[in-house]
Amino acid sequence: MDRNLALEMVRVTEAAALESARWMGKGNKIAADQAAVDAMRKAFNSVPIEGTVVIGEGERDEAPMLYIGEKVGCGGPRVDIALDPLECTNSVAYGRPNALAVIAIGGPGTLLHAPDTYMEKIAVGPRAAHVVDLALTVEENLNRIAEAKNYQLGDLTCVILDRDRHVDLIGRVRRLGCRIHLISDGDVGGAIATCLPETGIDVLLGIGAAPEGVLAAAAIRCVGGCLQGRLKFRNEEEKNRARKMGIEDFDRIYTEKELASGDDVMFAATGVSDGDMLQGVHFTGNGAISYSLVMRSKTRTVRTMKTEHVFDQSSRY
Ligand code: VTB
Repeated sequence: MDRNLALEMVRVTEAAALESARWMGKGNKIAADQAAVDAMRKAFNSVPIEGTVVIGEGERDEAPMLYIGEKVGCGGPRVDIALDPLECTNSVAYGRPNALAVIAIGGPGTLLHAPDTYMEKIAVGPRAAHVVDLALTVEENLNRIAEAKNYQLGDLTCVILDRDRHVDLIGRVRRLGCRIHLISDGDVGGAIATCLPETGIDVLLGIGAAPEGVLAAAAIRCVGGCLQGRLKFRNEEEKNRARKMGIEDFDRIYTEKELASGDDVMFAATGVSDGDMLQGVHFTGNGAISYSLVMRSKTRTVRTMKTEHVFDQSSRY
């Protein structure tokens, strides 16, 4: 894959972020998502790839655009694509933080076709990547992370989705005395934030969506962190769908290298609403400013990009 592709990808996430950001706080998550999907789909038309969406907006019969299996790009190297034009639709609709437009790409067959179910996850940055293991208890993992990072346990910051299913987890983390950053949505950003020291986040814990686990794993591959995930099914129907996708071992713990494999994975994200990892789109009158991250596993380059966009209807994107 051409290394410039990573920079092409950021144009695509910027396009989605700029359009969906217009819907912030307006209470309409469907419109916010649709704006992101339309803009992302259109922006793909000028990207020099022969891309196949492997994680997208849904199955072909339920998603008209950016569905699983859809071909995108104007021709070039064959790549698989995992995308979420608007990760955290609710955050945009209700004016909350951490919404992102996200894309990961890899060679054919390198991104796990994750079923649309839940995934239990643990993610940490490079300093603790070698010590965590989802098979251990949360207490053991937090002690190991504190030791690896030379922290007192009480100074460790865990990011956890604010969900009823996490009541027990939160209680256990509190009993250990660790700090907790509860988020309303956005465990992709939460997982990546563990790898960026300036965020002050040390570990992501808990159950989020499985496709988001693949997106986060692609980013974590690029910075040398660790993400481990175990699928969590809500019912038999979800298990049957997973079986059809070739998943046999339901207790398997996937590492970031199994979720996003291959030696050249690229990741791009643009902030939609202000968040822990990236600032969102800020409108300026005649344009907007966006903030993005672009990363490549091959070189471990992490680019942080501030882009000033001038709105000129005739030349947009
Ligand atoms: C999480 C969260 C996402 O889905 O993965 C969540 O990080 C899981 O589903 O931002 P529930 O909302 O059912 O808990 C999102 O909220 C949206 O993809």
